[in-house]
Amino acid sequence: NPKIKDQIALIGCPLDMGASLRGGRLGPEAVRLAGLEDRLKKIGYHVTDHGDVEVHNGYGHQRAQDNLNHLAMVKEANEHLYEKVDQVLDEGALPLVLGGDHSIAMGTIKASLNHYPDLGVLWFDAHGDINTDQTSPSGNIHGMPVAALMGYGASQLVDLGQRDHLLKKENLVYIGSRDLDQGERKIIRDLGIKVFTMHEVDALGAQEVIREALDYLTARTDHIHVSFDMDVLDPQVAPGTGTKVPGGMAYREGRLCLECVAQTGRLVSCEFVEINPILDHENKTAQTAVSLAGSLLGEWLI
Ligand code: B3U
Ligand code: MN
Ligand code: MN
Repeated sequence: NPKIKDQIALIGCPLDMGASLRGGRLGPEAVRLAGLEDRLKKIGYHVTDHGDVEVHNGYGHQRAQDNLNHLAMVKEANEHLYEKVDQVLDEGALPLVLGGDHSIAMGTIKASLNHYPDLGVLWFDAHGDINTDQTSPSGNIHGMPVAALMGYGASQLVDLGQRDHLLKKENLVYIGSRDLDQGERKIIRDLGIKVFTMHEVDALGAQEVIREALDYLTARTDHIHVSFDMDVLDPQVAPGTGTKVPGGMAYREGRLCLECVAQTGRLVSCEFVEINPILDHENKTAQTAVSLAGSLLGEWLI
């Protein structure tokens, strides 16, 4: 049976220019203050905090002509993240990346694909994040990483990092979707991507959904990446996030899903994103991220 690596590399990517609201840049520090490193050490991991990658954020929000808002800043941060994640994977550690807005999944996952070309991705999110510059209603790049990783949309995003390895459409599973744009629905349908919306979570239960999702992925790959957007959780559980959508997953449903991933022993990289302390209450959302990171790394499994 595969086993999770015993070395964890914490990496912060304090970028929020991929979103329309500022504040996600404070997410990595909020998660550190909520005790992530000690929590993982208690489980028995060797943990190294590599600090934050270099990011240059701006202030305010500018709609771009080409529908790629703040492209230069998003690209630069993702290039730095790609290099860092690539390096810690070379060193044999499991990268745990803290966001930052969800555009940073481009840097993390491109680097992980570089090491594991057959990488399977579990995308926990209220949103699809599979818009292109052609379909996006907002121009915000945090709504585009999945498309870019699969080779669709603006070449400036598709070409980031190592171009050779694209995420295979059959190696992605969505869990918790409940706010997909029309253009996104069409892309998801046309590509035949596996989706468990909140309808399925409610109708089948989290246990059945994660079992089907993991059966599907583990039939294809031994290497799993978890991309966890805090807005997959219900806004009551995770108020500190920029684009809240009602009717999200309960804390216990999130925990159950992530514990089931841990049980496979196939996790190779992960990220917790869209933590915005400015919108939070007493760092609740960062604390929830810490607990869920524990679950993903097998905290309560014996
Ligand atoms: N789908 C919309 C909204 C959105 C995507 N991701 C988040 N919000 N967090 C868009 O702008 O692409
Ligand atoms: Mn997202
Ligand atoms: Mn989202």
